[in-house]
Amino acid sequence: MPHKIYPKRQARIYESMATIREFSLTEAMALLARTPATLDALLRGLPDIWVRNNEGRTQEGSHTWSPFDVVGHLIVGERTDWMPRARIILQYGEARPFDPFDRLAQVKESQGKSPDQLLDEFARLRRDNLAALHALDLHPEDLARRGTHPELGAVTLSQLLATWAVHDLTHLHQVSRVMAHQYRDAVGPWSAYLGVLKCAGHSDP
Ligand code: NI
Repeated sequence: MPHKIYPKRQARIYESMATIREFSLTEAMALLARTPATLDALLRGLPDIWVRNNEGRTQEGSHTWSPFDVVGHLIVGERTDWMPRARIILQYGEARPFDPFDRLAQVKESQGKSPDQLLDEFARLRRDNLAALHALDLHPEDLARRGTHPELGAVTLSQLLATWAVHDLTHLHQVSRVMAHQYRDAVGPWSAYLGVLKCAGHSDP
């Protein structure tokens, strides 16, 4: 029997698990270190349909992202987002806002590259960034330091680093959804039981 959780009951489950987890650099780094291998195991050598296909066009007419695009986007994040922003916080605090992030930079940067090349590049950049993060030897007072996000305003270094980890999970979630979408018709009536085919909860295209 499929297990149905009605929205009301689901809300109650969340209420009863209301332990708020504090940020831990060690825990976040353990997750961040694993994402390249997770994507590598999932995507390397897979037929193009799983790696190159997206979910079609959005209502605005632009293409949604394929897993290939997502890996390209994660690469841009390694280069221009997480560690550069951490360094801005440590160096300038709130005085110098972060540079805005280009969410479409991967379209140009990934052009002509193979999925395997992107997976290698992501793994290398992530390894270097985690080594650099480790070398910063951050203490609790550093993690509490604040910076300025161009849209969100004041944010702390620990929020930035927690977001780095959860951003990985957002895109793993997205990759799973985009891949499932390829077989949305092939599953026939079972689509009724497959939550991933109905998922609209994500923050990136
Ligand atoms: Ni993203």
